[in-house]
Amino acid sequence: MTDNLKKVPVGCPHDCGGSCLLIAHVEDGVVKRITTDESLPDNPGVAQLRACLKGRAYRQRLYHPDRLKHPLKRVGERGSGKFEQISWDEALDAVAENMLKIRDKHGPTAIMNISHSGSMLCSYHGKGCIYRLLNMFGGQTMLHSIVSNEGGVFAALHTYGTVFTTSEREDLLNSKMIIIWGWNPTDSVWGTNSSYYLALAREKGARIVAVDPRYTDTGATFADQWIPIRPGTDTAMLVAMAYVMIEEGLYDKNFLDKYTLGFDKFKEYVTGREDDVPKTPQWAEQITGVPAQTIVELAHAYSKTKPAALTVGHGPGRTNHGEQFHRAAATLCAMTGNVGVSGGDTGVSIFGYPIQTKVMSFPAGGSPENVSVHFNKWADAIIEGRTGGYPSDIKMVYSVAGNTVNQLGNVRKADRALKMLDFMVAHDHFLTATARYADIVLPATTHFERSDVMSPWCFGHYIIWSEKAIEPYGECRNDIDICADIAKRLGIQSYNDTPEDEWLKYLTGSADISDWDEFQRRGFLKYKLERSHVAFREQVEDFENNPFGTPSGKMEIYSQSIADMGKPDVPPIPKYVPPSNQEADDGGFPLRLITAHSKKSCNSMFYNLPWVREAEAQEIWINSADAGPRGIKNGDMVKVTNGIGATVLPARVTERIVPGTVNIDQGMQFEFDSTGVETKGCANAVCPDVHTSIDITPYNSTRVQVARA
Ligand SMILES: Nc1nc2c(c(=O)[nH]1)N[C@H]1C(S)=C(S)[C@@H](COP(=O)(O)OP(=O)(O)OC[C@H]3O[C@@H](n4cnc5c(=O)[nH]c(N)nc54)[C@H](O)[C@@H]3O)O[C@H]1N2
Ligand SMILES: Nc1nc2c(c(=O)[nH]1)N[C@H]1C(S)=C(S)[C@@H](COP(=O)(O)OP(=O)(O)OC[C@H]3O[C@@H](n4cnc5c(=O)[nH]c(N)nc54)[C@H](O)[C@@H]3O)O[C@H]1N2
Ligand SMILES: [Mo]
Repeated sequence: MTDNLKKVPVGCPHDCGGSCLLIAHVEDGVVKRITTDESLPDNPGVAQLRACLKGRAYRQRLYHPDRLKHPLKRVGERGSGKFEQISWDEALDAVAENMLKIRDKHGPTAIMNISHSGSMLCSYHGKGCIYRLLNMFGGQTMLHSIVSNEGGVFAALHTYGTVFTTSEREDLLNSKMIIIWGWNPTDSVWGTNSSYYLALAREKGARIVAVDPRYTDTGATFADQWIPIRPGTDTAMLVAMAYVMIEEGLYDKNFLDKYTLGFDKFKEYVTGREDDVPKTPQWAEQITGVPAQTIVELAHAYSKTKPAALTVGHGPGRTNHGEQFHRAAATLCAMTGNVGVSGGDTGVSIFGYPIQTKVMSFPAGGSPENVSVHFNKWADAIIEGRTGGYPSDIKMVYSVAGNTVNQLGNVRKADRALKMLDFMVAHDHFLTATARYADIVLPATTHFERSDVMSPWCFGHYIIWSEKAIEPYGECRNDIDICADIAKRLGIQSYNDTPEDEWLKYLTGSADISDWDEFQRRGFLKYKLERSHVAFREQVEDFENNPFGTPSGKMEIYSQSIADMGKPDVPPIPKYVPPSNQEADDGGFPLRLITAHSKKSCNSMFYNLPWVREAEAQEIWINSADAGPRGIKNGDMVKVTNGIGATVLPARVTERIVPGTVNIDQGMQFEFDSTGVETKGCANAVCPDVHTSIDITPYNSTRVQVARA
């Protein structure tokens, strides 16, 4: 160690569910080592912000031999990955020239912005820069819907009237029973300290039950019981639990009367008075594969143990009719009187304490004429254009901090669409599946090479100071500076005349940072709350003065606003909606596919790091009951196919997944062989480019066949 060793606090802004503190040990301008939050917790409300394996392996990402160092220009066929190094001036001139040409000939909406979530927690250096550039340029075709949890958002808004539906993780310590339903935070994080609080809750004696098609690491580590379930059928199980509670009088009538609207209608449906089908546990067993007795026992335990948290992830909602799962889960939370109560939960997890409202993002600006298409239709919109009913004809694609080409459904169609473009630009750290198709690739800095303020993904009342620790790698530049230089070439005035430090002060103006020196020295500010945040506590403690944000002011089990939409597949009370004939017809693809988020990547990032690869291999999980008849043995290479495409990867034959269902972790970057088969285990080689009538991207409702490769 030499005298010039500095320890610099840096955050981690990627879209992995946490927001953690990294401490960069910098010597002679090089990050030599990364540690994490070792401060003594001075505020009991916020535990240490300790980083995961990916954050701690970040040095391998910073100095990876494949990291982009220079601007690149495509020389081979689009998508072939053949590029040559060019200068910044040449690169920026080419981008500006093409943008002007395309706008003049086709209008600004001929440019599609497919940027996504890579730098999502950065308040200043996030993807806002590209929206601002394109808005000031006159407009763009944007992509709408939230691929993560559109079903959850829909359910939250219609049931509770807000997306701030979740309590502080710390509040799990007040639960006597925790049902983790399609939630796997040991892998998918969901707030830096979720697993920590689950561990503490378990030590305190909470009973933990996992309902998941997979025996996840969270289930294996924390749960007393794993209830395997067929994906996409959860609503039937929840409704049958409601049946048990109604038949046995095990629900909180006072709570329902005072705080909710429409339970009577739900009851008619559950008991079968509405449609002559009582939603009994036996009825649900046929649909879910969960034994009726198990459903009865869970209904008893959940309704009799108080308080109890029904804590959900996004996996079950990322299905056809996924909003019904969240609406039904919320209804059970109300039936058991667990909403707004310490130790309870709400059945839909989106945001916790509204820290996000304290820190602003780089403003989009301009007065553009934007249009948009659904995220999962971006490639179709390029191929079909206006004649196919889309709002624009796309000639150019711009991508900053996203890997949309890899992360949305049907990557083979993506390949086809991109080959039709006149021009494409991508800013990234690596030559990703997306960047590979660009005409100009611009190398961006990471958060180690610029300063920023970061707020948590959805849980935790803190913000992070992330300080520039090293000079930009190679010729890398900040996304905002790149956009500013393009703006100048486009004749746009005032894209950005304000220095970084002034922006950061402005964007955090509402964040109550009284002592910037202290904030910057420690690398975080943890807010002191008088008591731990519990979602809807105000509504439940003092309803008269704090109605819910819904039209009726109550929690809406029946939603008139949903009824008014008139969508036959979206009932106004939570219902199990059976698959349509089209969905039910598996077309010879009998296995259900789910595509989980795993510890070895953050979406498509990190799996190229040796330390991260050691943690977990990319394999398809398949039950022995499905593998045996197919002659598949553990470790065999298998081919996964359906009408969308095919991918090849090793099989992990395991009882940790329910029979009839297989899992491919999402996030591997695709590569095709000469026959068009994807060879890296990319889930989106087989997930389709579709969405439901309320815009859910139903990755987890995919059907496949699996055979030995
Ligand atoms: N390490 C890591 N962390 C991440 C991410 C990552 O890629 N890597 N991604 C981040 C992002 S962008 C998001 S949106 C979140 C995603 O967070 P989630 O959507 O909650 O994560 P998933 O793993 O897709 O799903 C959670 C669990 O649901 C189960 N599941 C899938 N389908 C069903 C179903 O129909 N019913 C039931 N009961 N369970 C089901 C899966 O087996 C899984 O164990 O995670 C974030 N955190
Ligand atoms: N089959 C299937 N597919 C899924 C899912 C699923 O469950 N199943 N989950 C979906 C979900 S929930 C999500 S949120 C999406 C995520 O989709 P994306 O946001 O497209 O995925 P990432 O892999 O996070 O891509 C981020 C990219 O940004 C780059 N990046 C990071 N920081 C910066 C920066 O500061 N500047 C620049 N220029 N680049 C940067 C990274 O190198 C990376 O290539 O994936 C979806 N895809
Ligand atoms: Mo996501």
